[in-house]
Order: sequence, then C-alpha cells, then structure tokens
Amino acid sequence: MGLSSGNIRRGAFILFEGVDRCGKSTQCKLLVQSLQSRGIEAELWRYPDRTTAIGQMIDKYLQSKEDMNDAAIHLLFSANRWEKRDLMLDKINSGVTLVIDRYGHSGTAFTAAKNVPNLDLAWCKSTDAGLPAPDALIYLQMPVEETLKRAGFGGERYEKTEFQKEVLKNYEKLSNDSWNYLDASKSIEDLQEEALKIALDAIEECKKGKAMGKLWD
Ligand code: DGP
Repeated sequence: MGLSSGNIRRGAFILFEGVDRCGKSTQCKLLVQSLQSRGIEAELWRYPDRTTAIGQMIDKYLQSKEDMNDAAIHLLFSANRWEKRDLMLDKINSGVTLVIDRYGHSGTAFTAAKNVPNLDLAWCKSTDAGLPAPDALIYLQMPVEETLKRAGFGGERYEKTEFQKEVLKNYEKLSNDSWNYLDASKSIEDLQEEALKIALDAIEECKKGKAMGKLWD
C-alpha cells in the first residue's frame, strides 16, 4: 500500500500535539477556519475518533465507564488511527489539508506514561509504525501546573497532575528538530498567527510534490 497517488498537488497533514488543556482544540478549529477563508480546502480531524465502533469503546474507557488491560486499550487507540488511514490518504491525495488534533504521538506519550512493564516507548511506537507521518507537527508547550488552571481539567481518566507530567516527559523524549514548539501561554491570536504560518509553509511544500512520510521513519 503506497502513501501517495502521484498527485503532486496533495494536501498537507498538520498535527497538533500537547498535554491535555493546552489549547490544541481551539487552535485546530481556528486554523481550519483561517485556511478555508483563504480558499484552501481543509478539514478538522481528531483522535481518538469517538464516532466509530472502536472509538466508542475508547470513549467508555476514557470516561471510566469501563476498565481495560493497558496493552489492549493502547491497541484500540492505535487501531482507531489505522481504521481511518485509507480515508486520510484519500483526502490528502485529493488535495484536502487535514488539521488533526492528536495522533500516534499522543498514543505513545500517554500509554508509556503509565509505566507498565513491557509497554515502553519502543513498544508503544511500534503499533503506529507505517501510518502517514505529519507534514508539520505543532507542539503547544505549557507546564502542567498552568493547564490545571484551565476550565474543564479533571473530567477524564488521564487528567491527573502527576500523570500529565509523565506524558510531558514522554513528549520530550519523542520530540526532534522537525517539531514546531509554540508557547501555549501566548494569546489565542498570536498562537494562531504562528500556527497559520507553519501550516501555509507545509501546504506549499506539499503542493510542490513533497512525498508523504511514514511514522516513525
Ligand atoms: P482528547 O479527546 O483530545 O481530550 O483525548 C482524550 C484523552 O485520551 C486525552 O487524555 C489524551 C488521551 N489519548 C489520546 N490519544 C491517545 C492514545 O492513542 N493512547 C492513549 N493511551 N491515550 C490517548
């Protein structure tokens, strides 16, 4: 299965990552609106996608309505990305830019934060290996203490201070020079301006024929 249809005017895959309540969802929404207002075809996606059968199992787990073995829930999160893989590629290859709220980077950072034997970073990464890689990764950087002050923190399973600190450490271990670190304490408008520039640059590169990469090459 190839990742490209040979269409040189493909869309871009823009990914937002960061700890819970760092402002990803707001920035994703605004970015899609900004791109669309410039006549760029763009869609907002998020993982987990709670609308599928697998996503509904994940949703019950996150809301603590059901418990599950840690490896099993990790595989479901990963399967939730794999089940949407072909549609992702169809969209991108037909010229649509996807702005995605979380991906395999969350998958690894969150599961590995449980510090369960055998579920280390390498194992967590392996289940997503081969999925399409983002063309631009925007990481919203914010100390966990700051996110605690934001509305809505604490409603779901992983929204615990010590756990989020472990997640943050894992993001640091996963990060590389290609990540775009943005200071999430800046105003919504300033962040949006920075995110838009990163996205427009990535879209331009993709239009010029940049090949899609694969996780975790
Ligand atoms: P969100 O819908 O963005 O609030 O994400 C729900 C929660 O699930 C959030 O605490 C982050 C976590 N999460 C997202 N993706 C994954 C994943 O692939 N694996 C694990 N273990 N957790 C994830």
